[in-house]
Amino acid sequence: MASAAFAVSSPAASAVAARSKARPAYSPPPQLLPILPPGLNISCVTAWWFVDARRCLGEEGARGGRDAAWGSRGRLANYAKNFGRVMMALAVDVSRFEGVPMAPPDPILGVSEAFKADTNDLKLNLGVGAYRTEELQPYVLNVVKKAEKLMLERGENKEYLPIEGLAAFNKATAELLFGADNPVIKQGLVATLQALSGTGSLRLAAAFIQRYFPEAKVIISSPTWGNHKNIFNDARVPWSEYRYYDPKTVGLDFEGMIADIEAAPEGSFVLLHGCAHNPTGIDPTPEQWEKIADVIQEKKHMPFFDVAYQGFASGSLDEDAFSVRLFVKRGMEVFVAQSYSKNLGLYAERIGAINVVCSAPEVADRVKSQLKRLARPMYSNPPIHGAKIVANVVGDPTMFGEWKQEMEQMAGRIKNVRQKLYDSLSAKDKSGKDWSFILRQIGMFSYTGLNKTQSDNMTDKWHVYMTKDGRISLAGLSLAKCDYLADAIIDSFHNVN
Ligand code: KET
Repeated sequence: MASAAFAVSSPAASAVAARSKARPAYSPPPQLLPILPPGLNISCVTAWWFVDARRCLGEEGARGGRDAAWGSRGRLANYAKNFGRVMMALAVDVSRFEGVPMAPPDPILGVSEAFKADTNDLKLNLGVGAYRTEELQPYVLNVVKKAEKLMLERGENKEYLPIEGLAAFNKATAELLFGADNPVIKQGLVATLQALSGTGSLRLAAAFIQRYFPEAKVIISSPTWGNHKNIFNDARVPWSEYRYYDPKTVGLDFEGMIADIEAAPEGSFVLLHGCAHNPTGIDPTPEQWEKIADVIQEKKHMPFFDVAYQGFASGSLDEDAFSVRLFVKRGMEVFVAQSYSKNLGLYAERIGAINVVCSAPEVADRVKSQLKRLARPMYSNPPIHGAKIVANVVGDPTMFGEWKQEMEQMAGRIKNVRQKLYDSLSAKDKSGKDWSFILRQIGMFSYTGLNKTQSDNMTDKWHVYMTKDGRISLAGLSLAKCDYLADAIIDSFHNVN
């Protein structure tokens, strides 16, 4: 068969296939089969692959990132395979996209797509971390509606923002994060750029690291929010993991975490979740944060916080900024990515910021100028609507108070659901298993400890949509559905391996 001949024509391609079962096998387009005499065409194309792949590696081979995680042989093979597909498409005049394979669904956002396609009435979407009301409906905060009404009444325009975003937003967001009285703000030590929510802020910082710290590595917690790895891969920033979660205690592996941060090459970037660690819901204690800061300082690492849940973990903006402020108080230079998706419910507005605390105002100016330089060719300037909402809400004492109240209510509803789920599990499960870890976790999620097969059972049998790492979003759960969910979890935990 021509397809079999094709499969063995490149040892590199078969190495990739062996390494990645997830990738679908390549079968040549039907138009190709009759015109491919098994010898000549295949060896010509194979030769092309390697000539061009070598050129590509020569230019980019030293860049790390994905290469480091993948190995240059894997990269060569993957490149060769894709290049080969493109050359084939050109040669036989089929679609130029013949070389574009189907991407797998996103492990988090893909869950929502699968949920939508399910017609069962019992279905429950606990995949994406998005707040729902007790009726399981999306929620637009009243204070957001109020701010939007005001904006409409004022007839605000839609002119481009400057590259760094809305000045009033940048001021408000830095003050919210560090505290308005923080000396780093008063002394002009913070470079703040409005960016495309948490993800865009992280991506911008990753591009900055790739450009100005090409030798540095980022270390991220194991496990972490799935998109962190994508972000650093795409920015070609090498990363590795530090221990974080201990399945035995269903808690923090603090010793492992410290040891791994200590062992990382001096000057590494240490990615930390400011509060409400995603997916585990397990945060270090204040004493542990001090110790983490000690080690990072000793090793001259750069702390890099991802703050996507300020105010959502405890219900208090200040309490949830504790970790960041602790590092800043020590006089350390720090990166912080912020998001208003969750705490102000502005998911689709793509509003957030990247903040870099620097040692002197002129350093902050230089850093900011380079962040702007990176942003300009990527997306030019950020969107205005969400920035105005945040600036208006934070800048008006009445609306600021209303926001805090609504945030407390949202955090409170999640805490109630957490408690009820624990009660249901404890009452229904007669095995004696201790479910109290659910109460010790904080934030939007619970990390149930269910493995992939068990998580599949949750979806296939019970129509409960969740990520395959066993994470459930309690923000998508209602009190009324807790008993049902408890039945699903108990069944999956005890009856599925
Ligand atoms: N950081 C963390 C830790 C995080 O959980 C999210 C979103 C983000 C950043 C980015 O959010 P943004 O909307 O770009 O500001 N997490 C949820 C949604 C997603 O995966 O995009 C989630 O984990 O479900």
